[in-house]
Amino acid sequence: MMMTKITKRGTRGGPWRWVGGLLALGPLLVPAPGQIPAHAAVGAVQPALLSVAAAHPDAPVRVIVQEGGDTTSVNGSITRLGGHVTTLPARAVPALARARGVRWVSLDAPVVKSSYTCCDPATLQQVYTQAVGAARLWGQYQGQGIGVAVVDSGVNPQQDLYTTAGASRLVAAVNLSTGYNTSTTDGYGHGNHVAGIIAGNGSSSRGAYIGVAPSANIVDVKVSDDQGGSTASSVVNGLQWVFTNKSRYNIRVVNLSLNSTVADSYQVDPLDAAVEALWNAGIVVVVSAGNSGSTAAGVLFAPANDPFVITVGAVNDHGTVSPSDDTLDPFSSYGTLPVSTTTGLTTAIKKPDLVAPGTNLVSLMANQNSILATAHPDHVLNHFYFRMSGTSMAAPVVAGVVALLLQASPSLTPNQVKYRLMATAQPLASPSGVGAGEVNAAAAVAYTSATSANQDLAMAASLQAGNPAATWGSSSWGSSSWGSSSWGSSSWGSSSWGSSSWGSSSWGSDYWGS
Ligand SMILES: [Ca+2]
Repeated sequence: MMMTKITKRGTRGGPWRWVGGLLALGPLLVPAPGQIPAHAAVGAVQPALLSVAAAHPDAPVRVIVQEGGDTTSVNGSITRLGGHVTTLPARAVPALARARGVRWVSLDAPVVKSSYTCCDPATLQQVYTQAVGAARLWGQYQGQGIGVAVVDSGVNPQQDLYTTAGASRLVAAVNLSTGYNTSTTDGYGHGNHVAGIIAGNGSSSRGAYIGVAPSANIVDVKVSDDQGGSTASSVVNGLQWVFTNKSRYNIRVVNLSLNSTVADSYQVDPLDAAVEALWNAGIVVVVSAGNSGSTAAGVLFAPANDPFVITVGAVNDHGTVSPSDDTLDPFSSYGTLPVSTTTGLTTAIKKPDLVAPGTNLVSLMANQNSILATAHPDHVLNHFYFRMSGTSMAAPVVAGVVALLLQASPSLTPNQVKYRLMATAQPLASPSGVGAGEVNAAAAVAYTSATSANQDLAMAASLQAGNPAATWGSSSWGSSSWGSSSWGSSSWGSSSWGSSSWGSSSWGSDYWGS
């Protein structure tokens, strides 16, 4: 139910916040002939109350009467605040307001609770959750029960990641980085921002800055140190942890807002092998396209170059809810990739698969001393929020959309999710580099197709051990070949992963333009 909110400045003291007064009186506001002119000279009376009196003069209304000066003409129990509450016919309100000693007459409306009730689209101060059709689903779906793994620089326990009843939605946290800080918290500032875009509920901003799936659960899989540096082996170990714990935390989605610093074919890159393994295990993998723009090699970096996963580019929503004016961010990577089909052919696909808003998104700040907040003080809003741009921000928008979709249709496979998102994406005016268009949660939820994406794709060559001609229907995709033996740390050691190529640049490339 949408709450009607009125903020009124009282005659003394600070602002008074009223909620639900008009809602509670809703039946009284049905159009009816007015018998008391709204413009009558009535003295000090709340306009909303005067409207009620004009429309429904015979209706009983409960009002607060504040008094001042000579109060001899006003009877009743006077409170120590100089007012009292009484019930009278609405028609009597104007006369009461004119009485000597009456300073102000107003509806005795319920006062807002101090606790925060998520989530009212009317309180939003940025449009991206509306631009992707998520906010309109919140009355029905907020991602409840869906676990989203954030493979990133850590996530801090933060008020916006609790339920409104006070339970943490940061349901698990693990540190697989090799940095000196062995905690699971975010000293860098990237992971918290990503987590907030997915599942922040806006409680620190009274609903101004809400994420896409504001009741989803977050699983913190920390794979970088507090300087933002990571290695391929840490990321793969993190993905293996997700694989192992997916049932325990109902992890249905993984967000990877990171890219390798070395271009390589998905056929051989170990990070691509890992994301394909998760995909095959029923987990939707959402990755950032990268911030290299339209250079030829823009989408040749793992895991954005994997044909199975959902690769997300960034658009600027220009502060309007309608995607009609949305444009591709100049930094957003796009291009074509050669891929192998199940029939042994080589064909080309476009990346990204779709786009989402990624410009100046306001989300959670780890703390004021985090690396990114310190480096970019002009992007800090207050103690709780700061803004960032990049495909790192666009990917979690889609991860949140997937959480909403999977809550609505829990049985969907990753390939069905990808098909639905692409089939229902909003085409943009300039189609270059945006894939199927801008993701739309409401359209995806309403869509009923069970068609699967990726039907003709062969899995990465690196996964086809001893069987280069393996196809989708083969036993090599069965769970037996994806057990712990093939995911053991011995076979994924850093020595075989080129860890030296995973410098801090893989995290620091976020776009900081205005
Ligand atoms: Ca727009």
